[in-house]
This record gives sequence, C-alpha cells and structure tokens, in this order.
Amino acid sequence: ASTLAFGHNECPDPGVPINARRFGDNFQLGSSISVICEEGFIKTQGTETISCILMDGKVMWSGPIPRCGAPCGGHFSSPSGVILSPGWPGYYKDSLNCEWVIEAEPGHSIKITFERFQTELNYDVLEVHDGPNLLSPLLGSYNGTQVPQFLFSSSNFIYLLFTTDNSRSNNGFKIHYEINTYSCLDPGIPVHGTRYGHDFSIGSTVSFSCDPGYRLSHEEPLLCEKNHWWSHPLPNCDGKNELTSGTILSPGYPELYPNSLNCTWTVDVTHGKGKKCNCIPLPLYNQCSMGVGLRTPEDQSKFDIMQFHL
Ligand SMILES: [Ca+2]
Repeated sequence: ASTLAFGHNECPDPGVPINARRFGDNFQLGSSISVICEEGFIKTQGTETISCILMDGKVMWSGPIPRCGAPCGGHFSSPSGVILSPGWPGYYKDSLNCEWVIEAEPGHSIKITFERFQTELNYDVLEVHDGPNLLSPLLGSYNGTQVPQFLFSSSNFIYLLFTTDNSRSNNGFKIHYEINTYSCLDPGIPVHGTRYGHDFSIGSTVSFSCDPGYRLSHEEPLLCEKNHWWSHPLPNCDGKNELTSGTILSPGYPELYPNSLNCTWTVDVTHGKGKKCNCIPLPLYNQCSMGVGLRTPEDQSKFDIMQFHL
C-alpha cells in the first residue's frame, strides 16, 4: 500500500495498438481499456478488455496488450466485411496457403469488390470460386495487378484461396464483400410508372404499369432468374411520341459555335399543354439571349419558335 501512496498506482501507457482503436484513457488502478480491431483484422494477442490491477504487490495490466493482425484465412457470414491478405498493410509472407469462405443465407448472392490488389505476377495467386470450396466453379484467378472491379457469386458461397511461392512478396489485397439482401437487386421503378411486387427472390416476378398517357415499352413481367439477374431490363413508360423535356444545344456544343449563324429550332407543343424553356448562358456564350418568339398555347399555334441570336 505504501507504493500506491508514492504515485505508482497507474499502469504503463499501453499505446494504441496498430490496426485497432482503443477505448479508455484512464490507466489508474481499477480502470479498464478496450481494444477493437479495425475491419478485416482479428485479435492475435490478448483479450478485448484489460484492467489495471494490483497483483503480487505490483500495479499491472491484467493481461497482455491486445494486438490485431490480418489472418491467413477465415470464415465470414456477416452482411458485409473486409478480407485482407495476411500481414496487411505490410507485405504478405512466402509459401502461404490461405482459405477464406464467405457464406450468405441460401438464395442470396455475394458481391466482392477489389479495393487494392498487388501480388507477385504469375507466382502469388488468388483464386475466387463460386461456391463453398476449391471444387466449386472458378470465378477468376488473379495475380499481379489485373483484377475486375467487382465479382458476383451465383451461389450463396464464395471461396477464396491465396497461394504464394517461396520468394518475392508484395502488398497483397484488400477485398470488400457484401451479401445481397435480395437475390436480385432492386430493379427500380420506371419514370411515370408504378411497380407491382416487392419480392426480389429467385423465381419472383415484378410487373409495372404507367401513368395515364404513357405506355410500357414491354409488358412482360420481370422474373428474378437463378443467376440473380432479372430476365429483362426495366421497361420505360413512353409518352405518345412526345418528349416531356429536352435540351437544345448551340451548334458544335460544347465547342465554340461558328460565326454568322442564324438558327431556328422548332418545338412541337401539344395543344393545351404548357411549356417552359430555360436558357442557361454559359460563360463562353455570353449572348445567349433568347430572342424568343415563344407563342403560348392560347395562340392556338401548333409550333413555338425559339431563336437564339448568336
Ligand atoms: Ca512470391
């Protein structure tokens, strides 16, 4: 107890372990700190929480300072996560043989995104399989720096195998994965339309209708197919041969327009419908004065003339 009176009632500053966040700044006897690994890393030493205790007359941490590292392999089933090459952000080791499995609920697919990828060309290889193990179909085999941006599984598993030879290393990879909540992605809703059906699982269909005055570009419902893609693209709701809005560009836009022009654009406006024209003057086109003869529908006129004096 006398040592405590002299101020040695504090544990040593544990620092902030790399690849981790520390919670707690109090190192006094009786207090605790927690260390949470950053995404993709796991505890390689210690427990999440350590306390400053008195043991054998000494003030000390109850266990080793927690450390976090990127492991060789793992099993993932949370909705999203990060897979790092072992040793990340440092170089990976030689002679590795690391396996990761990502598992989603049956009927769901998995999307992986390559955020970083750099391995020794031809010798240090990451294989991605569409299924739970090495025997599942190969989605791709990657080395060097050539990777796609995304990969999608068609099954509810992805299996990754990283093998390295016995010399030369590199940064490795950082891969983000995401489990699709739906079997097919939200197909969206056409502009001026309505969607019927909220189930995007395999075998489900969704159909569409359009607001009055618009017609579906194709009537057939979309079917969520086994490969997690919809059977057709989203239909459009087309007006009756009319555009509801448009853009008129000066000749040669976005380059400078030629000199000595006298251009007329004709906008066909359905009788009785209002319209609005906006002219956006760009710095280069400082004479975007719409010398506009815009006649209103009340004129009983079928055509409206817009003239740009350039
Ligand atoms: Ca190598």
